[in-house]
Amino acid sequence: MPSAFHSLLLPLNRKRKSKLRRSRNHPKESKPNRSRNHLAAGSGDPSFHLKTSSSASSRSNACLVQPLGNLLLSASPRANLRDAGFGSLRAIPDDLLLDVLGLLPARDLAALSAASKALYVVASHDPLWRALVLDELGGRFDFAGTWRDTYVAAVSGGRRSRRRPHGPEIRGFYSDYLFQSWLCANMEMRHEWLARDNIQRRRGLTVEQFIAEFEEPNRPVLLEGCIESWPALKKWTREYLLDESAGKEFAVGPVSMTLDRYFKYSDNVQEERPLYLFDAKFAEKVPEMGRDYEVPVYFREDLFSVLGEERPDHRWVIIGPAGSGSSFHVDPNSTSAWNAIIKGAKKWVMFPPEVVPPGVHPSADGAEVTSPVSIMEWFMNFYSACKTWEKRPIECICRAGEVVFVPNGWWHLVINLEESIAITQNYVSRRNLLNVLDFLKKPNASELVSGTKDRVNLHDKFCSAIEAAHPGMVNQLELEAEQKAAAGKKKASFWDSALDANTGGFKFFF
Ligand SMILES: O=C(O)CCC(=O)C(=O)O
Repeated sequence: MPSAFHSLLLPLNRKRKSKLRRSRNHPKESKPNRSRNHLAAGSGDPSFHLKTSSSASSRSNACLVQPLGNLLLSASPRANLRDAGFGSLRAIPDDLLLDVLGLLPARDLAALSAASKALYVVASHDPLWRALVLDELGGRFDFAGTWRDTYVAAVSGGRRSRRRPHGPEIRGFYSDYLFQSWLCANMEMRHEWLARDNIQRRRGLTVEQFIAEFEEPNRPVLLEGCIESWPALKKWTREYLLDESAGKEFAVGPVSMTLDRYFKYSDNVQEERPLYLFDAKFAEKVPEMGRDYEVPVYFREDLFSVLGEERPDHRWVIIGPAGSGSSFHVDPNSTSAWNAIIKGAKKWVMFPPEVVPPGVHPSADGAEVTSPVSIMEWFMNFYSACKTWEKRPIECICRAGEVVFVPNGWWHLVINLEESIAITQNYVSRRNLLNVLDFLKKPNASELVSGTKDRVNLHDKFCSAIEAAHPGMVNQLELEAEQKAAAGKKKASFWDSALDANTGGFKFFF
């Protein structure tokens, strides 16, 4: 375990590409706690704290590597175990090597790890085993503390070797890539990432006030006291959810799992991007869960409902351990959303539509986004950049009983600070109907539209169904929009706000 690394850890920018479509405490702010693992950091920067956990995972996920900069401090600064042990593979950067190892079946990966200590380090990289488990077992696994142990237990029919194999003792393996991955899985959120809370918090708003102050101007708000009557707030204990959902599977990342298996995983995992339970059909599978909440009064106009069975997915139950969450994205189909917490706490960071968050790069056609590999990595590498931005993000910590309104087009990132359970719904009201229709008729709608099978025809189907259910509504809204535009009250478009008024040149916020 390195005792000093931060000043020697180059900020790596590991990226991943995903579809832009929904891929979809009081914070237990740790006062500096001497008994914690405490890794000294660099200039002006207090320190990183490692999570303390008694889980099997944290015991067996000990860090085998050190950041490359630490090599300079070692007694023999040229001896990186990585180089000697990789042989001719040493010229390959770690990310590429891991990509290649990701193509191997488990047996080859295991064989490779016996070839040298250095290969043991890379072949033990747990995300490689996670991919194997999910590919081969889907959601039918019993998490055993690490993904490698999970795989081994599954293929050996659940029999555990009585001699628990210990890996070799590893000293002197330096790799920024592997270290950063480990660090992002094991460090706590820093106090300064949690401290800023600048969202408007409102209690007792009337619907008219909500529309005038937040929905119409497309601004976020945290609503207090509007879900107090939800049975879910009292009823949704683990026991209740496990009983009600017995035998039913929920969507968890790329697989489906029963809730008891998911909790066994989420209780014992410490990884960079924990699997997140995000299920759009929960109320159909477990009708009692659907009856345990109701749509808050502000969001009752739900124009997509005119599509009946053909409406895009619109509601989800979300469950995840501390550290799980949603990396930066914009909500699907240009809808707005609300997100209500039943248990736990979530940190939110939101940017308005015209400000792409630092470190996030949407493709020109808007179908894909490249962003840091994990939420923790975004905080480590990009959060501080926001401080100097002209348009700083809206931030908050939302706790049980509270609801965040996410206006359409806003970029948002969410990380669970403790185990959390939430309900979210996306909706279209008349304030947003024209935006949604514009979105659905984009030329690459087949790439952009999500949550439904017939992406290309959704626009026409929606237009017809709206006209049938609300004759004249679209025309009326278009007329009002024209009048507003003519009166100069039109909301600034992306290009209006991106163009510098004085020079006509582009304005960059980062
Ligand atoms: O992880 C969460 O609770 C946020 C979910 C979210 O951002 C979304 O549903 O768009």
